[in-house]
Parts: sequence; structure tokens; C-alpha cells
Amino acid sequence: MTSTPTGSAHRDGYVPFPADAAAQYRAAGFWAGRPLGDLLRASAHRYPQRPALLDAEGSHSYADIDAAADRMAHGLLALGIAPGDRVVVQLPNVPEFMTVLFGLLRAGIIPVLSLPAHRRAEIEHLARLSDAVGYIVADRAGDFDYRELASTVRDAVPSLRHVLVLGEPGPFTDLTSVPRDGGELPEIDPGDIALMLVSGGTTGLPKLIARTHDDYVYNATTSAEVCALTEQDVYLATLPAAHNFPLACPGIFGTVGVGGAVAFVGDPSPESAFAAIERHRVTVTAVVPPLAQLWCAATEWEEADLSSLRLLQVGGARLAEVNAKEVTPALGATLQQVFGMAEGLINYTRLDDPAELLHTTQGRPLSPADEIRVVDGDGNDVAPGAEGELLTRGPYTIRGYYRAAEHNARAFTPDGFYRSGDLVRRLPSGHLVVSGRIKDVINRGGENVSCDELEEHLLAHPAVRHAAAVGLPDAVLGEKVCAVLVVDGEMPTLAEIKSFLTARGLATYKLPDVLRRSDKLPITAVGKIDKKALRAES
Ligand code: OOB
Repeated sequence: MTSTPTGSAHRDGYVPFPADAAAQYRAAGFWAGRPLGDLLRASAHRYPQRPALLDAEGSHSYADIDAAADRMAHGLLALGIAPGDRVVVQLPNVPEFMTVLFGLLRAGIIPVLSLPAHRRAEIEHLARLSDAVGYIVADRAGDFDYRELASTVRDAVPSLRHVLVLGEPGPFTDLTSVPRDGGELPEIDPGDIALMLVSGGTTGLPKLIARTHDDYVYNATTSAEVCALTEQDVYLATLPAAHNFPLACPGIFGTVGVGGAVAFVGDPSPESAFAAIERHRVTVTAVVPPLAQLWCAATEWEEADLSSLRLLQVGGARLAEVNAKEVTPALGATLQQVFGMAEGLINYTRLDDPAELLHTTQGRPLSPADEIRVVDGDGNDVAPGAEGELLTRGPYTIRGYYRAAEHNARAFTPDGFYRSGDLVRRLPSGHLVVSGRIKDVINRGGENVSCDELEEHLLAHPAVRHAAAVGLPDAVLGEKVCAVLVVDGEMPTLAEIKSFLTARGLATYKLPDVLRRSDKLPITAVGKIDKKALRAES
């Protein structure tokens, strides 16, 4: 009865869990042997008539969304996209995200989940790295035309055969023409790659993070338990849905797994997000700290009824204690701090944690099987409570980036711990306090900007001799992007540098907020650019 077995080319460059660890995770029940698409199937069996998706038209039942996902899966396969093939998905927060996502998963086609803010530099890289055969986009967002981006990427990446467009398709295939009826869908191996996330980036270009069905189902369903999600909950995808946080922490997958309803909002401003909360009676959503701050302030002038909101998750960057304290009084919801990473490990404050922990920590690990080490510069464990780098290994943390052997040798210890680059302190309760960072990344309001990557682009400018990117404190974003340049001749203006980088196809959130000129970049004892000194000077 089973059809096409999945090929294995997609596993080239994939770093699997070691067999003994996998066996343990299975035996302990962490890995349930369920494909991700089954989260939707099981809820459709249990609650066929309950709402799965809420949008402008009203509510769509589990039975309807389940059938739509199957039809999407059949349509994608009928185009000639095969199980195991990779397809770059770049969609805004629209209801169609659900059927596209579950359609791909059910077909065994691997979504490469890029963010709407990604541009040519990122998309070309991700498409090439994954040998993507397809690219799914919306026609446009604001004044940006994704079809033009798609033309450029298709010309540059030979593997890319299918461009599917939501909206006006232009020269490409209309996404709504794809779904069709069909018989059996391919059998999915739960140990196989389900989807790929994009790393916030530490060095150079963004990395791909291959997550398996087993590990991601565990991630989503256990997160749903921590958040006490039930079929009565309504989750609002406020952050870009392709990001791990709104996708599976517990997000869309966690909500679907318990039979709750999902709604999407394209614009996270208080005006539109509050209207969505009121309209759909949203109970849970996730935001980054600058948005949490903005939402709290906006309750002063926005009149929407937010009484349905029971849980506000805040993560992606450090939430200051003063801002943490504002959340419940302003929004009436319980605050949950979330310290997670696309590579795996997620820390949550628990719903019944005392206020002190809610306000001053970034939570504790999701799983009893999460292994945490806090180490000094030599890789030795620090004393309990002391600051050090967080290393982690566990049932939903990758053992290596996809097709990045060289980088993996540095980013993972020989025994498989991921070096997060985050500085933490661990309290006796197991809660972690994020105290800093050793990786060369700027966290711009929850969006991670790799300094290496930005510097490479800056160096391509004809006037730039040396370039260094550093994060400077910012009241709203936490950090803003500062580019320090050593230039020949006249110093380019910020506007010139921004349009230069945009023309190189760099995502907007990576563009510098400020520019500084320097005669000479300070150097450390080992000859690296001294970013600490630069930050102090800037
Ligand atoms: C989430 O995932 P990524 O992959 O975009 O970024 C991960 C990095 C962490 O290594 C850390 O440097 C920073 O973002 N981060 C935080 C934080 N949450 C993430 N730094 C301080 N405090 C926090 N609460 O950002 C992500 C993934 C899943 C759930 C939530 C966030």
C-alpha cells in the first residue's frame, strides 16, 4: 500500500543523532515515532469540527484543513517534486502558511523555512546549499516584489525548477492551482529530516538546521504541555511563522497537536495585533522584547479587548526585569520568558514559577533529558552559579548544521554538545539567566545579525578598507547595528552604505543603524579586531 520510498540524497551532509542516543530517546518515549504531519491528522480525527484556523473569512475546521493539506501534498507531488526534495518557503504570516507547511510535510518534501525579510543574498545561499528544487513565495509585500527575487534566484540556482506564487503569479505557477485529489501519500520515516530552519548565524552565511519529525514533534508537544495548551486555546502567530519560536515553541505545531486554533497576523503592531486578539479571542502569543514593551505601552491608548489573552511568551533576546514586570499589569496575561534557539534547546519559565523567577530568569530547559553544561574559556565546568558558556545536548538539539562540516568542528564538542555562544548563570532551581554572549552576533530586538556576514558585505564596498560590526545599546531594540569603517578617501554616508548593502541583496534587518569612521581598528593581543574596545569607543 505504501508508495514511493523517500530517496536519501537529502541526507548528504546531515549529521544524525548517534544510534545509542537515538535508541535512548526512543526507549524513554521522548521520540514518539510520529511524523509531524500526524499532529494535524490526529486532531482532525479527534476534533473534526473544531476550528483549526481562524482568518478574515471566519473559521476553518480541522476536517477542512486536514483535507486541504492532503490536497496540497498530492498537488506538489504531481508537479514532480519528490519526497526528500527541498523547497524554500518564504511566506508572510498568512493563513495559507498552514496548508503549504502541512502539505509539504505530508508529501515528505522538506521545507526550508526562510524569513520574509531575507533577500537575494540569503535566499540564493539557502537554495544552493539545500539544492532546492522549488521556491514558494507570496507575490509581494509592501513595495517588495518577491517574483522579481524569484526570477533572480531561479537564474542563479540551477536546481530550482518550480516557483509557486501565492497571489498574482506573474510568469510563475499560481499556488492555488496546485492542490489536487490523490490516493496514498508517501510513508514518512519519523527519524528522517522533516524541515530545515535557518540559524540566526554566528559566522559567515546563515546555516541550515535540519530537524527530524521525531525531534520536532517532541519539541512542539512538550512545549504545549509546559504552556498547558488545550483544544480551547487560540494561538496567534505574531512573529514570522517560519521562526522556531512561533512555529513550534509551542506555536503552530504545538497548538495543532492539541486541537487548538491558529490565527496569523501579518503586522505585529499593537493596532493590528490587538485587533486580531480581540476578534479571534486569542489566548496565547509570542513576541520579542521590543514588541512586548510596545504592546504594554500601547494599552494606554489602544482600546481593544485583550481579556482573552492568558499567556504572553517573550523571548529571542534578553527581556529586562523592568519590562518583565510590566507585562501582567498592562496586558492581564501571565508572562513566560523563553530562551530558545533554532538549534534546539528551549528554556521556559513555568506558568507557576514565583514572580521573582518569571521576572529575572530566562527559564529552565524544556526536557528532563536536556543536558546543560556551563563552561569557562578552557571548556571546564564553572562552579555552580558562576557565569560561563552554555553547552547543550538533548533529544531535540541538533548534532551538527546541515552541510557545514568545517563549521561543525568548532560549533559542537567532540561528544556532541552544541556550543551556544551564550553566557549564562545557572540557579539552583535549574533556571538560566542569560548574562551575555561570546559569539560575534548582534541581537537586534530578537533578530540575530552575524557580524562576520555583515563585515564581508561591507568590505565589498570600494571605499572600505577595514570594517567591523558591533552592537551598541539601544533603548528599544536592546542592541542596534553599528558599522565601524576604515575608508580610503571620503566616508560614505549611512544612506549610501544601506543602499549598497541592499543592492547586494542583504536582508533589511542586517543593515547598519549607525556608521562610524575610524582611522585604525583596535586589535587584541591575538590580532583579532578588539570589539570590546570598539564598542567602548562608539
Ligand atoms: C530564538 O532562536 P534563534 O535561533 O533565532 O536565536 C537564538 C539566540 C540564542 O542563542 C541567544 O543568543 C538569543 O538568540 N536568545 C536570547 C533569548 N532567546 C534567544 N537571549 C537572551 N534572552 C532570551 N530569552 O531566538 C528562539 C527560538 C525558540 C524560542 C525562542 C527564541
